[in-house]
Formats: sequence, C-alpha cells, structure tokens
Amino acid sequence: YSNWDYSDQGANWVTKFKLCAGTKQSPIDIKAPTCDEGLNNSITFTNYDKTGSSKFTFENNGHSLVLKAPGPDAKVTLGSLGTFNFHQLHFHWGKDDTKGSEHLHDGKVFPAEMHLVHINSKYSTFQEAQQNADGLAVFGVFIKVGQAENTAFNFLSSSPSLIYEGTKVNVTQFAINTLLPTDQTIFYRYKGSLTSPTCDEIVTWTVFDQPISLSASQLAQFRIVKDNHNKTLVDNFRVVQNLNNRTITYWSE
Ligand code: BO1
Ligand code: ZN
Repeated sequence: YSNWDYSDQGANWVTKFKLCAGTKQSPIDIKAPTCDEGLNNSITFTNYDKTGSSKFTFENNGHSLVLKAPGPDAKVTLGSLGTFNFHQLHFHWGKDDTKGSEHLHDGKVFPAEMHLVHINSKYSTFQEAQQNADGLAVFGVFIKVGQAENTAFNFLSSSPSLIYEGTKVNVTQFAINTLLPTDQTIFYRYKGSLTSPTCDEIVTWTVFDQPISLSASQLAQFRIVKDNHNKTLVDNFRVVQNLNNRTITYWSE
C-alpha cells in the first residue's frame, strides 16, 4: 500500500511528504559538471560478475519493476566514500520513447533509466540507512532504444506475469555487471535524494555517461504492467529538481 502517485507529484508530494520540499532533491538535469581529478572515487565492483543458482526476484511494486537480490553479496566500493551493498535495481520509463528517464543529460531525456540501489555497509537495514546522509549509493543508467535485443535483459520477458501490483517471479541469479554500460569509467556524481516519497536526502548519486540500449520490444515489456490503481504503469518518473547550492562532479580515468 502506498499513498502517492506519479500523477500527483506537484503539490501533493510536498504536502504529504515534507522531505520532498528539500533543497537537495533528485533527479536533476546533469549539465556543466566540474572535473574533480583529485577525487579518489573510482568504482570497485565485487561479485558483480557472480552467477549462480540462487534466486533473484523480479516484482511489480505498483510504482516500478524491481529486481531484488536475496542478500548482501554484490557490492561496490566508491573510493573514500566507503562500501555499499547491492540491494535492488528498478526502472523508470515513459509512455513512449520521448520521455521516461528521471535524470536528464544536458537537457536530453532518455526513454528509460535503470537505478541500482546500494546500502552503505555500515548500516544493516534500509530503514537505518534512511536516517543517515551517507545511507545509500544509487547508480543511474540511461536507457536508449537500439536495434538489437539486449540479451542481458532477458528477464524482462517475464513482465506478462507481473501485470498486477504485488506479483513476482523468480529469476536465476546472473552477473549484474552485464546490465551496465561497457564504459564504467565516465560518470557524474552529486548528493541528492530518493526520487519518490519519502524523498530522503540520503543518496550519493552516480550517473554513468554512457547509455545502454534495449530494443523497442524490450521497452514495450515495461509498458504493459499496471500500477497501484490498476492503471497502465507508464511515466513513472519524477520531474527534474533544482540544483540549488550543489555541484556535479565528474571523474574519468
Ligand atoms: S530511487 O532509486 O531514488 N528511485 C528510490 C526511490 C525510493 C525508494 C528506493 C529507491 N524507496 C524505498 C522504500 C523502502 C524500501 C526501499 C528498498 O525502497 O521507501 O521502503 O525498502 O527497496
Ligand atoms: Zn529509481
């Protein structure tokens, strides 16, 4: 159960969820980043290449399609910022290809965006991380439409079993790094928030420069599922927020 919708994100979110009115909100339009060469912020992936027989679940939570890992196994180290355990990944998409991403890149919108949510390893639960400014690291990946099927995303073909909120299927564990752009060395970094209520300002965002591609029929798999009101779940993105007093940095090796 949840008492918010993408269609009421204007006034209602900030009325019902005070944190959504904050000054460090996400998403944003990523433009004019500052190069931070001194930053020790390379990304080290652990178990992102791991395959196995344990189960991921893929589910419709009424706001998105979410792929969940059973426990802290895959993780990332963000230089001096610490280590963050992979928790889940999910998607935001449009009714059509002209919209769908949450972040923009120099004003450019993409048909979809994938988020990989990681919890700081110094906290044991999402709820504990939610109380702390360094609680989460979320990776954002822009999704464009391409000619070929992206076989790493074969799990999307189970979306006909996920039409209704609360439905889920098992997915055999696969290497999470197959979902990422080939070039993981160019990325943008800024401090922001969860992009949906309760909008907590607890996220270190990393948005990769290079998009990934899904075929038109793979993007269509998103657009058949229903939301928490049994209406077609599309346009599940928040509009861009003001940067205010923040800087966007980039780092390239
Ligand atoms: S996002 O990555 O900024 N789009 C984002 C937005 C909202 C959440 C997570 C990521 N919400 C939270 C829920 C928790 C839940 C958690 C992990 O997702 O508020 O109740 O445990 O799935
Ligand atoms: Zn998200």
